[in-house]
Amino acid sequence: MKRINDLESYWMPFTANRDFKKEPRIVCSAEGMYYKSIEGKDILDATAGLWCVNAGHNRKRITEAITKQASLLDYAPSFQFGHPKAFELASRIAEIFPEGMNHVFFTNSGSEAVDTTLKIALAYHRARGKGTKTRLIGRERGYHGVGFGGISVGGMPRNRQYFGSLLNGVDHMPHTFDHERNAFAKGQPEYGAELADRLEDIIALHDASTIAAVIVEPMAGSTGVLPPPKGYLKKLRSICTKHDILLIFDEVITGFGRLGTATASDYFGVIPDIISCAKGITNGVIPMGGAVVKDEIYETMLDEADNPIELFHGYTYSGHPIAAAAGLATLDIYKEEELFKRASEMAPYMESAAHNLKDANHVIDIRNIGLVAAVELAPRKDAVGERGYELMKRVWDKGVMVRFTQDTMAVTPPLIAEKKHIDQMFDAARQALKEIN
Ligand code: PXG
Repeated sequence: MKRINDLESYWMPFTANRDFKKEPRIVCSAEGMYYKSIEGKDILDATAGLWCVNAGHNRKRITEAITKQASLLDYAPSFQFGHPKAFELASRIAEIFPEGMNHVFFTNSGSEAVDTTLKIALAYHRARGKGTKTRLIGRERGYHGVGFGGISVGGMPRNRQYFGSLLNGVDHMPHTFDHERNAFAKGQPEYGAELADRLEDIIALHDASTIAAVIVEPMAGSTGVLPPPKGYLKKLRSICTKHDILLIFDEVITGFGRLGTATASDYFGVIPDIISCAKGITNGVIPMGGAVVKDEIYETMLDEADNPIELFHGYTYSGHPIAAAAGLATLDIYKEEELFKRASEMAPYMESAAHNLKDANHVIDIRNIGLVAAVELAPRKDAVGERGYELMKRVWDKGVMVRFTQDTMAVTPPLIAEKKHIDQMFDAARQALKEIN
């Protein structure tokens, strides 16, 4: 007999389905900094959903904007037709993104945004007569979503190993994690800028004439929060420029205020050629992403096109009217409430709250930057990730939602977080750490 409304029909993403369904963690409403669980318990959102609800939950300005938009223009095609809000949102994004990056290609997710950046890089080189530049260089421990492009340049083994041979012509730089030299660093670690020179080795091996682009997260998030070593990104920038290779920053997590600035490019003072973004673009309320490109890329593509349509790429829902309305209302909130500045003001408090856990059970490293903190635990023998998973469940039982990547806990609250919320997050973690072996 068909079962109605049980938990089995929904195959949940990146989830241990069997375990979850035995002991589900389900939320059914949210307001500000809190979710409400199905049992009616308040759960502090220490993760901004999945790094996306930067302005906090259930913001009336956004929900009203999408309601109004739905009754005005529910859908409009974006191939050969347009609607005002997509243009307006692109201009508003260009206004706060780095100087000279004034063109936005809309997608519906971070994964699509990443794949779009890679395709634009290839098409751009081809348009300018450099069609041999086809290789893509990513980095170990990189996360660039789950499309075939993203997992090919990505460097998280489990996200790749089950899915065949992926894109060819891809290579990877080493990751920047250096526990021995940088453990418990606050903000950007001191050591590791020289790892950017390994890109020179990769270029020497393949020759610059075969390489289209290098893609990195300016701060690697999903792998367990790895802020870039001091000087590292500047070096990458100059190596890419020297060899006519595009530099792509994947800012799906860092875009829209996570580090206390509109972009991580801004924070680190390094401007890439293309930026992927998503998540905070609409406060997570409606799916949306984008690839933001330098003027030179857009103009070359339009000038050199061999067809009236210069880029054979796009999604049915690119620039969806309701997502665009959500994006505009979200940007209004960020601006009026100065949320990026607020995040940068709260960052030192979160840094010290996180580093106070230094002496707690099992803790082997703490990393932080902007409104992001990670606490890494020693893995259990032959059971990497088990301790982290158990801690996540304990912290949930104490009314706080945190994220774990293996044994690293990431705390990335909405940018409206107050000191009392930050205290609650780390108090719950400290308590839970006492309880697990
Ligand atoms: N690039 C980066 C840098 C990301 O962090 C994506 C691309 C893909 O975005 P979509 O919208 O396709 O999921 C991401 C997504 C976590 C976590 O807990 C991070 C992400 C997603 C889910 C969980 O670290 N980032």
